[in-house]
Amino acid sequence: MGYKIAVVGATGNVGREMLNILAERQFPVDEIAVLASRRSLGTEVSFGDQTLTTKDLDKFDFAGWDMALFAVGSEATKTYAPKAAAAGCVVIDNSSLYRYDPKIPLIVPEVNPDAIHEYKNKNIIANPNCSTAQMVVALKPLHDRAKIKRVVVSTYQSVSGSGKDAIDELWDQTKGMYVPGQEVAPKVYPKQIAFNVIPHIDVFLEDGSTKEEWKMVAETKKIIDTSIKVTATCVRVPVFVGHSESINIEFEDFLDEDEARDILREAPGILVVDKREAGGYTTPVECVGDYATFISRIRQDSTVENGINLWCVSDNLRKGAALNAVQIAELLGNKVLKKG
Ligand code: 11C
Repeated sequence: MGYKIAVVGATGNVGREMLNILAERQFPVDEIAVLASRRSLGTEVSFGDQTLTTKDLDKFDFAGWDMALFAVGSEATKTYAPKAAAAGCVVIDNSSLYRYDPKIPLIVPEVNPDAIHEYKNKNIIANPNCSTAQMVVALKPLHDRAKIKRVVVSTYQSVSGSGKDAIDELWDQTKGMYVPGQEVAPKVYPKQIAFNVIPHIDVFLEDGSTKEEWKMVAETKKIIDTSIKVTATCVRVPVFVGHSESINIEFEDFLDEDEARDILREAPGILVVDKREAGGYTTPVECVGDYATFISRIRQDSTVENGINLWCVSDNLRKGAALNAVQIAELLGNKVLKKG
């Protein structure tokens, strides 16, 4: 006996990846509903070797459904997630709407799986921001060994984090650069993204940081330890899929780079690729379609007493969104609902 699963926002980048990953990992599905807004109604999506047609989210009755994986924006989530939760269907939400609610667990299964039991508070579980998810997978095993005091992170985030229109903008702008008269003006982004980098993701806050940077701080504290100080600079780069991060970590205790490498090699969800030679590291194009968080360039930071630097890359649509949501569904199934 398996689960009745609904995927909400099934036609988007993340919704489609959720369906791919549910099929790839042979999640025990008895019945699956693919739901979309009226605008995308009737669109066909793939689930393994099946082709499914989207149904109207507005008319869907969540009663009797075990879990709903939400991959829509905060506005639609605000309307439909409470309806699903009230009907007894556990919501696993990829938007930022519920992440900072103290009653709602924010889960990365490799990091804080025990928080799963808090789902009962509101029948809702939150999925973190993509740039946080891959970073906390790397930080947690190191924190367990040497206690992290402070993290300085700079991100290099791909355009797929901003959705399909941003992918099109990078593609069209890049092509347009070579054809006189066909230059494409920035629309999704405030400046040209082709052959450029933009130090701005999400809205600006009063202190000069951006919401994306604030999310990395707040979510790391909620998922791992409120005592960890994080300062972030988030940058959009002309890469289609795969977020990269340069992470500098300061610890309470000394941690040797070789021990850090060994710890990371053993840690769940991580693949260490760290040869000190040309190409002995992972870049975003190599992580696309993979489940792992790739760690490279692990080295001592000798400018502080107990410091380590590393490079962290992951598929933002997978570990940063769809995979993490499916892993939460697996955790809920294995630890709580126990049907599969
Ligand atoms: C980006 N991290 O790359 C964002 C996308 O809070 O779930 C995901 C935003 C979020 O633009």
